[in-house]
Amino acid sequence: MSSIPVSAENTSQIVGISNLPNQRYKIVNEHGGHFTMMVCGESGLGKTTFVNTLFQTTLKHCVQRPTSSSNTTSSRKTVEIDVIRAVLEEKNFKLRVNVIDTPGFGDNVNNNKAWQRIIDFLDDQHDSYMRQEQQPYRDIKFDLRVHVVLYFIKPTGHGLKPLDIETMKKIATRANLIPVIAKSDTLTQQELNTFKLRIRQVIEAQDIKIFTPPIDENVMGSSGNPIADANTDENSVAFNNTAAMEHARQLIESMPFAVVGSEHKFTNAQGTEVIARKYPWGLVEVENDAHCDFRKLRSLLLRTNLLDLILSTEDIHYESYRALRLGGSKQEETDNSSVPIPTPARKLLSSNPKYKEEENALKKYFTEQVKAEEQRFRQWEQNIVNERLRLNSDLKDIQDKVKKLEDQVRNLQLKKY
Ligand SMILES: Nc1nc2c(ncn2[C@@H]2O[C@H](COP(=O)(O)OP(=O)(O)OP(=O)(O)O)[C@@H](O)[C@H]2O)c(=O)[nH]1
Ligand SMILES: [Mg+2]
Repeated sequence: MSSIPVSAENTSQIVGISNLPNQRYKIVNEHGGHFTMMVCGESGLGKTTFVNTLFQTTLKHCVQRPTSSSNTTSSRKTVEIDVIRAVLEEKNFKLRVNVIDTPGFGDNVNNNKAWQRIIDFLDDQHDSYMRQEQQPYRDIKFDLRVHVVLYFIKPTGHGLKPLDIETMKKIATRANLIPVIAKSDTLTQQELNTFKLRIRQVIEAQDIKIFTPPIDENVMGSSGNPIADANTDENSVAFNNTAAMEHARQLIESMPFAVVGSEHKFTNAQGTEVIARKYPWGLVEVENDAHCDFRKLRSLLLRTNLLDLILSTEDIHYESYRALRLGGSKQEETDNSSVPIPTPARKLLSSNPKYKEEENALKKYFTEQVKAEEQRFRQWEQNIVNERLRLNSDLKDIQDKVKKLEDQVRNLQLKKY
């Protein structure tokens, strides 16, 4: 494992962490002011590129990567778990960020338990924290508990593989899970919409507890946290509530986020230098909402839901792990893949009018297709019945003719004798 502390003074591009409401800012600071995220998924899906893109857009000019294979552009397969540390700083707001880049999996002949390293890493961090907490002087020196795991899905356009489903299920019982569609520039908008819908249906059907921003009106304040809003003016709370709920809804609608990563800049048609991927037909701009969901994901991670991610890790995932360990459950010893942890997942399909509409349209389309097929089948069945009747009648005619001929033969034979 390698890590290099990086500090970002003079950040020229504002991501918005300093826009966190004041109360929220205080809470984040009280919770140690640090945030840890992990990227994982199949090999070659752009995880390392995404991490670099995120740093490029948040820590401009200040990023140094560890001197491992991951800082070369060609053949830079991640081979070990890599921790990149940075300090995000905006208008005196400081947040220490750890990003855990993991080696891709899924390209072995046997991918059984390909997720084991990731799961072990997540559990080890809870374990290490718990041990430090149990010391007589509860000075926490090392806390790398993962607040969010971004799971990269291959942009096949078809659906989730069994390996994706299995891995996501296991991660979701230990950490906040956010699935993302990797390299979304390789899909058309139509393909992307259908792919998103299919993934959401599988997530729902398989009951995978992914993290979604809270939208419940009665539990949500301007900051998305009831404690944080205790002392704010009522009108502004109501206003911010609506805006926050609308933003949360937009985030939920976009899930799973379609991401594009790039380490290169190009000048677009408007003459602005942008981070993008270049194609013969034009640019795919990373920070353009019409091109991908990168900005939405970054906003969720580093601004609007930062505290939700930190608190749910502490209150739900860590507490469940701790209870399980202290309870001395033997189950975890034998199969640590099935920790029964409740997660803050919310219904995706039912809470999203846009996708509900698409879902209904798809259902209608399928029903019509089934009806048309049934009609075709009935017609075909009728044709067969008609054909059988015709053949039976032909057969009867032939049998009659044969009978007549036999009679004639018999008469002729009688005459002969
Ligand atoms: N089209 C497209 N290519 C991408 C994108 N992101 C990364 N790539 C390319 O995909 C290749 C693999 O990228 P990496 O970032 O090394 O992928 P990885 O997931 O870290 O791979 P492992 O470390 O082997 O697991 C590189 O050639 C990248 O330039 C993207 O959003 N779109
Ligand atoms: Mg990598």
